[in-house]
Amino acid sequence: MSANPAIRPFVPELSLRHDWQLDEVQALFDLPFNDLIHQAQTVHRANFDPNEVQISSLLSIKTGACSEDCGYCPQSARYDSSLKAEALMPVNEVLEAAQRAKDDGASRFCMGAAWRQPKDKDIERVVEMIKGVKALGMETCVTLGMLTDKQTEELKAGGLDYYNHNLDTSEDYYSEVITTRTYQDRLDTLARVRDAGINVCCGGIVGMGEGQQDRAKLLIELANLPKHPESVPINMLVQVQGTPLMGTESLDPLVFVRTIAVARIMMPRSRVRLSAGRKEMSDEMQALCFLGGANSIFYGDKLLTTDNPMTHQDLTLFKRLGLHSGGSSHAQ
Ligand code: SAM
Ligand code: DTB
Ligand code: SF4
Repeated sequence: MSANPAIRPFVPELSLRHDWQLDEVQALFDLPFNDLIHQAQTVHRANFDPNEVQISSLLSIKTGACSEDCGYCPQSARYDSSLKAEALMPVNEVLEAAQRAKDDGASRFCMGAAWRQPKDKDIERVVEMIKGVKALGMETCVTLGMLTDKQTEELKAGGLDYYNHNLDTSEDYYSEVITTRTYQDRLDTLARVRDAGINVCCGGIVGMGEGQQDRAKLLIELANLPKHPESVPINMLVQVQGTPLMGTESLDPLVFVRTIAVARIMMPRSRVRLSAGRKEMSDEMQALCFLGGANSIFYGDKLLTTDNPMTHQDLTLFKRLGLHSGGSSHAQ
């Protein structure tokens, strides 16, 4: 047996661990790149079709004027990002956008709102959106900020499939990026969502000036939750003019790939999503992310407020890599 804690035999049926320790996760990050990618690809192949990528489309259903101070976010009311604020969209317009996303090949429609927390009356309209999108035959995901028990139950009763709520970074680094809520606030909403029986979509952002240990600790938080999030979005910071994190030193792209690969190893059956930041990535870097175990993307020309690669570019990339779309979460 090797003394290196990163080199363990992979046993699929014993693989869903919730007891990750910092030293072994650091050791994974420190592996020679080829060894790390090989291990991640082995785990990936034991759990998924290696050439299949799940496709989600995003829509901002309520834009800007958010009371939170997330240092990365152009939607915070505190920063001048020249973004036009927009009220909660009418249901019919949302359903038209969902139909277009379905026609383009997306299987999941994710609706994002720039709220610290929704009001009870907002939930009523969001539930109408969820019902309408489900009637189109798509999976539904919403991200609305912090939820109460009652709101969570209403979303579940409306048929919601996934709730996105990111931890973003380590608890240690959190207050460097956000001061208007705590890490525990985030964990509380995640527990409500899990307890209500809604699938959890939870990940983070890298490239915010955090250290290696913060990336490792974020992944430990995610993997050591009572159940792994079904979707784990890994975002590369999109630097937006006017936000405090604009001008942050760029992260080594290979560190981003390593983060994807370590997430794949720690959460073998979760969809690891290569999320924001793809527009700034080369095709070769995205190919390395897929090789490292990413098997989900946001597809469509826009994320929430920033640009994503054009759909025809993604179709070309999928063709060059022999990737196909499909799939949902792995049953856990
Ligand atoms: N207001 C809700 C919340 O914060 O949970 C939902 C919308 S918020 C925009 C959803 C997620 O988008 C954030 O948690 C963050 O991880 C991600 N995000 C926002 N701005 C980003 C940026 N500039 N680059 C990368 N990810 C970003
Ligand atoms: C997630 O992890 N990334 C998405 C989605 N969940 C909601 C949002 C990315 C936002 C990027 C900045 C923007 O377009 O406003
Ligand atoms: Fe508001 Fe969400 Fe942006 Fe934070 S990330 S400012 S909570 S929209």
